[in-house]
Amino acid sequence: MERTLVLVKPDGVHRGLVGEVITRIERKGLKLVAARMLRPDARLVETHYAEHEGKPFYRPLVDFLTSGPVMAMVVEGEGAIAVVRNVVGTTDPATSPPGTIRGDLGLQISRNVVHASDSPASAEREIALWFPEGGMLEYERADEAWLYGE
Ligand code: FUP
Repeated sequence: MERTLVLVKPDGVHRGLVGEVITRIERKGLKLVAARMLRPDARLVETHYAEHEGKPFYRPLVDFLTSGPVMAMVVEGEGAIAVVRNVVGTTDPATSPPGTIRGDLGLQISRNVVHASDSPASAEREIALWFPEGGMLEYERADEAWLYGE
């Protein structure tokens, strides 16, 4: 089954939205297989967002992500990477569609509540970065027979 990395960023944690984010992911039918809450250091966040190095928003983004607690999760399910991106919405909450996490819960691109991996290669890299010791759990949700057909 496919896995993806989801982060509730410091704005989401400070605003009490961790439960809301997890609820939306769980209700979609996806399975939480690892979670850790941490205040990431600059090295971790710089590596995570390395593709944006040099852009004007890069330093403020790193400063923001290291400013407080982050809830990091590995989420599993069929097509999990694309499915979570759809649940999360587009990058700017101001224009992300209603019904999405960012569309419903945010106002500004620099405070968009969550991160979700955007491709299989990103998911693999980001999961290894945030969960260097692994520890993903294997279990069945009680409703799996109803979520997945033959
Ligand atoms: P996403 O994959 O939707 O998280 O978006 P990007 O990888 O393009 O951007 C990473 C983060 O940088 C976003 F979550 C928010 C921040 N960002 C800005 O603050 N300003 C910008 O113009 C673009 C991105």
